[in-house]
Amino acid sequence: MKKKIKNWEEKLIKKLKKAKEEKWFKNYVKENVVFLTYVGTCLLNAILLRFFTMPTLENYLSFKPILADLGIVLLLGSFSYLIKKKNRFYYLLGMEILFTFICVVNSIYYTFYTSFASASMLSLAQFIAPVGDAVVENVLQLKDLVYIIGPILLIVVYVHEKKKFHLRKGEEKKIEKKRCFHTLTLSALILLAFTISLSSLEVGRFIKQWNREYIVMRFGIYLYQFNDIFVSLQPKVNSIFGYDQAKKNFEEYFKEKEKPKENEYSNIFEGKNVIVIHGESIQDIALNRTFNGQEVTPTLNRLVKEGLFFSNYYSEVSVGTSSDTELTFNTSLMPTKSGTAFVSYFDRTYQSLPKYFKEKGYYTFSMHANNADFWNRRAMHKSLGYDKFYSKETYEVTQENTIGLGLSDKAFYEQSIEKIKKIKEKEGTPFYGLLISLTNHTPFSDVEKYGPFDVDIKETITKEDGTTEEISHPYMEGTKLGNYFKSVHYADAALGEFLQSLDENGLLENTVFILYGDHDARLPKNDFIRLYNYDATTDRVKSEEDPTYREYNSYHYELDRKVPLIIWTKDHQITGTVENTMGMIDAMPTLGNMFGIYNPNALGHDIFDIKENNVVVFPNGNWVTNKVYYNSQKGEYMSLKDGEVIGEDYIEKNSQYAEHLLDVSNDIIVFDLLNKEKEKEEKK
Ligand code: GP9
Ligand code: MN
Repeated sequence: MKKKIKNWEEKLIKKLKKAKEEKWFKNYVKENVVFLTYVGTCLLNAILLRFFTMPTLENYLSFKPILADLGIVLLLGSFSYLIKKKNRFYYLLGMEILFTFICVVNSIYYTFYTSFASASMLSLAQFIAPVGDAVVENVLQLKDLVYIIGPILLIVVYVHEKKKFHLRKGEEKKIEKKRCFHTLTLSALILLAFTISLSSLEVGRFIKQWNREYIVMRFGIYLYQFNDIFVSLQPKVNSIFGYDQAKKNFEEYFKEKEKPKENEYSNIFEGKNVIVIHGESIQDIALNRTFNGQEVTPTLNRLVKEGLFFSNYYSEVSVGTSSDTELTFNTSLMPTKSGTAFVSYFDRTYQSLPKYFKEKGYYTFSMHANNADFWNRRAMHKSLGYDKFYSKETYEVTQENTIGLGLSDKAFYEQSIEKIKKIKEKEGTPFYGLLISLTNHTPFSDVEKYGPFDVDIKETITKEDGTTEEISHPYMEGTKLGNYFKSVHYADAALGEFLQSLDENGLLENTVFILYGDHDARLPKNDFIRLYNYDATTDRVKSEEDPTYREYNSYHYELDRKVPLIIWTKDHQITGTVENTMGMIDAMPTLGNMFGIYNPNALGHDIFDIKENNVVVFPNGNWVTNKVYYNSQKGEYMSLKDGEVIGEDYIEKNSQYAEHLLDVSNDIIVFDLLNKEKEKEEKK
């Protein structure tokens, strides 16, 4: 073995010596000046684009995108060696122009939208106009044009080095093939090193392709753009086959579905304004919980008491998290099986709450102080029927008012009130508005900005001399769940201020205030075990043998992912707690009934119609009812009612229902089955 290595070492040293003697490197550079100019300028352009668009220290120090860009540029460039001598330069120039084009388009797009361009947007005519304006506005900006120096330099170098560009006579073919192979190998090694350096989170985000800045910062602009084209084409490919079958299944499904009967909640809110709060990562677990006598969520607890609270309400998100909930809440459809509806299927027809409200003469708007392209909201909020989407561009975001991902909830609500006031004055119609909060977003690490809220256990002990001392047992301090409670406490306080301000501005009159938690906060299971089983006297989690130990398995964890749904009015028009199991998909039918809205193609149910018979389906095929939580991967379930025997047929029937629902929902979106225009064209 040692001998082998030695041989190998000797061979390598020999080769290097030979290369030195033959002045290999000098010769290589001499004969490849054009190729090296191509590589250098394309790489430099990619780096410049990132620096100009995202001038952060993290970006400056980031090495990964350089590896990715270099790998791609080399990979595509290597094939030039296989091309006939006289055309080789044109191939390289073509590649250079392609890469330059990507940089210029993205530079302009970023100035306009603070995000990177996507091929999927090309299919939307309404996007061309604003981008067109942007081109005119920005065309004179040097930072957008600087990339053009790349191809110009390549042409200059080519003209200058024309003779040297071609290889020594007689050995061209052999050398060209070798160079192609070596360049390809080098690019493969670089891309391999890049791939190894990626974390699973980065890979996951790359596949979903929704947070474009994040992807460009880690994967470079070229890989982003090629992946973007692939992701944008996917929905087109998916919808080519199976339309007829999908349409048939869809029609049969809704033929069997009956229109719900009127109930005590029908039309009670007709004509009232609606303010919906999308409560980022708010879970029921935070509600009615105290630490040292202090409530985590005093505002929400008050709303629960004074309004109608749905205590077994589940979010039904897939990989599209926030955006999936927005889809499900507003359309009563499930997230798609692959990709996300917001990113891949934003150009489909949706029957949504904003659209129904608009039919009733409402003005509809959405507000979110993050980049409009996050989750492709800029496009999708239009498809959902919002008259206007107020995104980051319309808010004042400074370092002082930023927490975690962006503008703090307190500042967000404060600035939103002003916008709502103007809407009310200007439109003079009832409104339906969605406000998407942001601060309570994982990883909950901006703790010092949340304000003081201790999640320890404080104890006052009396010492021998009669004096007292307060001691603290750490309990949830320093855990992610502990930080989560601090964060929710902040979000709750922001909500409290918002409600007060709404009231002071007369915006709670004739208004229905609705809040939902968008999904769970992906907290560690072990933190829940600590929450339920902490022993302050030992500062340890109790052992499972301890008779007071509270069991906490994966089903308990799933049940703890519940999120709140609260409907509240200032005059407490409806109060109480609805305990029947309910999902995000049931929001539209349940709320719709209260406002005189009926969507015949909703897949959920009015909870006051279906009552205890509701089945909440999750995108992975799991489902939950009042009686059972069923895990479809394991084919196992946990009974939720002590002692009740669950029959096989119950499991079988609901599993079939879940599968059917997921199929129909997916088909509706992928095949655009709610598109009446498409239907008319077919009949022609
Ligand atoms: C992004 C915000 C968070 O703008 O809504 O999205 P999430 O990570 O929760 O899906
Ligand atoms: Mn979210």
